[in-house]
Amino acid sequence: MNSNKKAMNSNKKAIIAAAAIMAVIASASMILGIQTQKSQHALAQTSNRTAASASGAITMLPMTKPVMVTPSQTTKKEFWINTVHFDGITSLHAAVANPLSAQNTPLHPAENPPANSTVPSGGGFRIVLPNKVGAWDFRSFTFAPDQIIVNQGDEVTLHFVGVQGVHHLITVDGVGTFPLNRGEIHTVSFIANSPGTITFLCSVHLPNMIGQILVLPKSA
Ligand SMILES: [Cu+2]
Repeated sequence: MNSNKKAMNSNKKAIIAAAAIMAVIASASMILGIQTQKSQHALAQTSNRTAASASGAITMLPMTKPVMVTPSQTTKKEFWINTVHFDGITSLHAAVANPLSAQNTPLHPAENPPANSTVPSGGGFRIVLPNKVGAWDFRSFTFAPDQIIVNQGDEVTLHFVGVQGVHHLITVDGVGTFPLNRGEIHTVSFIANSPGTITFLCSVHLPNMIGQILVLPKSA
């Protein structure tokens, strides 16, 4: 009997323990279930918002159609012309790998300045010979853009933007001359009455800081 009682007691304990485990599993799955439902609900809300914003807040613009302009048509044309210099900075010494640098730049070979090099006079080109660490530079000034096409009769507006180069002295043929310093914008407007070319240049940085406006003739 004693052994039976012990067995019954141990069975009861096992049943109680199993019930307790089942309760824990059930409550856990309920919690998980609720959480899943919440997640799904949140997702549904999110997708609803996306749908709402897609249908309301975000407006789809109609496709723009290209407008064909023929030389017989005149329009207003506006251009932003930046002062630019390109720099070919290099070194007498080959680049060395820097294990501390996050930038994995390929090794650059050593470069010597061209022997007996002369650059055209006028300030538009500049060569700076190697400094004490071997760096040297070849610089070229230009306008960006330097080629512009308009139609005869167009009302043309040019905004000259002083981006690079400390000082420029710019002439637009038939329009005028004006200084332009870095950080300044100077605007000129004119009507391109005659077909042909209109030159614009910077007298500080010739011969390369020069551009042309090609005026196409008005067709009959
Ligand atoms: Cu210039």
